[in-house]
Parts: sequence; structure tokens; C-alpha cells
Amino acid sequence: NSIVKKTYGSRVSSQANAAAKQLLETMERKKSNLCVSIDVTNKSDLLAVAEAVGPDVCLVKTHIDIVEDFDMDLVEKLTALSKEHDFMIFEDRKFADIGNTVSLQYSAGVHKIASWSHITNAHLVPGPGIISGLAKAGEPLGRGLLLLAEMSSAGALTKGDYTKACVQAAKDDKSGFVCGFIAMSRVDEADGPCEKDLLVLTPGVGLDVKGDALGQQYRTPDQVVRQSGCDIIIVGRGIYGVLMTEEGKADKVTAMNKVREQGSRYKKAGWDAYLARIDD
Ligand code: 5FU
Repeated sequence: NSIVKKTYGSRVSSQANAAAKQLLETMERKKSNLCVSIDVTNKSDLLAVAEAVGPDVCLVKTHIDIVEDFDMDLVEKLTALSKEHDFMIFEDRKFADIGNTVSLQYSAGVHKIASWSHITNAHLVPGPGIISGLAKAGEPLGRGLLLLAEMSSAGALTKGDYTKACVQAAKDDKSGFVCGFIAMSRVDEADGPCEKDLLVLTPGVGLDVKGDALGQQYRTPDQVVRQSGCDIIIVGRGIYGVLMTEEGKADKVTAMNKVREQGSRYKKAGWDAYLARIDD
């Protein structure tokens, strides 16, 4: 009865959270456990990548505060693409303040994240008040929250008792607003089967390189999904990285074709790893 043996579709009915339910349905329908992380600094590139990989992904992840020409038109266009191509949106905001402050950061300001992002995430450093603060803004809108139980970067302090406390907080959350984790492994089943069905989303995924110059560490979709039991692979530069090269900047059309190719390559690798996991 371990979660890693269940199909994504069979887990839909055990979700208390509307966003998690919709995400698992989308994964099953599109046969995709791929989330693309579009970490580009202008609107047109962000929308172009979302358009190119849209058909292959279940989720698009943003860092909305890095977009230099951000406006609500970007949000409207991204939302339209999410409907057209059937993907959800995850703002990787990594909230980390007291409940009252994060509630405002989530709902107000320039970005009004809660109004358009189906899923967001938070560190548990401030204690469980951060969950209640975010829930105040996100729950009425049917949003979902992921706790950062583990990180992919070298030397991360998210380990041991801290990771365990994140898992416990997710299990203890009665509201159903917490729907999973950012983690490198099946943290919710580290000490045996978990009654609550939670999602594990995992960044630090790459097929061609092992890391970057700033501490990022990559593992393959097979290591992440089959060997470590995570649910969703998050891939950034492995997919859109060509846009950052001189050739990519000079010839956007060829570059976008490469982005599309990498999207379908990672989609297949992620899904093959999942099929192997439920079959193993
Ligand atoms: F929580 C985390 C983490 O532990 N590692 C990460 O890399 C989040 N990330 C994000 O995933 C990071 O902020 C990037 O947006 C993305 C990884 O991008 P990459 O280009 O695939 O390295």
C-alpha cells in the first residue's frame, strides 16, 4: 500500500486539496509528470516557452519576481495558455516570514500570487503560523501549498529533524491546504506508509549535466521518480537553457524548436521512470 506503487489517477480520490486533485488528474490525462521551470527574465520568453512546452507538461513553475517587464497582462496570457494546453501554475515563491506577513505577500503587492498561481511553496522555518497565514489567502481560492522539506543544492540545511518536522506539519495540517513537498525523496514514507496522500515535487533534474557553478545538483528522471519515489520532476535549464546561449539568442526559431524537443524528451523520461516504478 505504498504510495509509490499507486497510479497517479488512483490517487485523485484521496486528495483533500482541490489543486492537488486537479494536478493528479492532469498528470493522468496528459501522461506527464513533468513540470517546467521557466526562469527567464522577460514576458515574451516566458510565454514563448510556456507555449512551446505546454502540451508536454502538467505544471509550469515561475519565479514571477525575476520578470523585468511583469504586469497583469503576463498573468492573463499565462492563464490563457494554461487553459489552452491543460497545465497548472506553480509560483516558486518560497515564503519564509510570519503568518501575517506571508498572507499579505501572497495575496497583495505587485504580483497578487494567490489570484493566479494554483500552487505555491513555503519554508517551515518560522513555524506552523506560516501555513495558517498562507491558508487565509489561499484556501478560499482552492490553492495548494508545498512545504520545502528538502532542497537540491549542495550543503542544504534541510535535513534530519528539520525535514521530519516538515513532514509532521503536513500530516498534522487539518485544513488540507498543505498538499505535498518539495523534496529529493519520498520523505512522507521515510518511516513507513503514510495515511495522507501527499505529493513530492523534485527540482535538480537534468539528463546531460551533473550540476552548475552555484551549487545546483542534478539527478536523472529515473533516479528521482523510480529510485527515489518522487512524483513530479521539475526541469529548468535542461529544457529552456538553449535560449541563454549565443546561438539561441541569434536564432530564436531554432532555439524554440530545441526547447520543444527537450520538453518532449524530459516528458518521456519522466513518464518511463513512473511506468517502471509502478511495474517494478
Ligand atoms: F526548492 C528548490 C530546490 O531545492 N532546488 C531548485 O533548484 C527549488 N529549485 C528551483 O528549481 C530553482 O529555483 C529553479 O527555479 C529550478 C531549477 O532550475 P534548473 O535550471 O533545472 O537548475
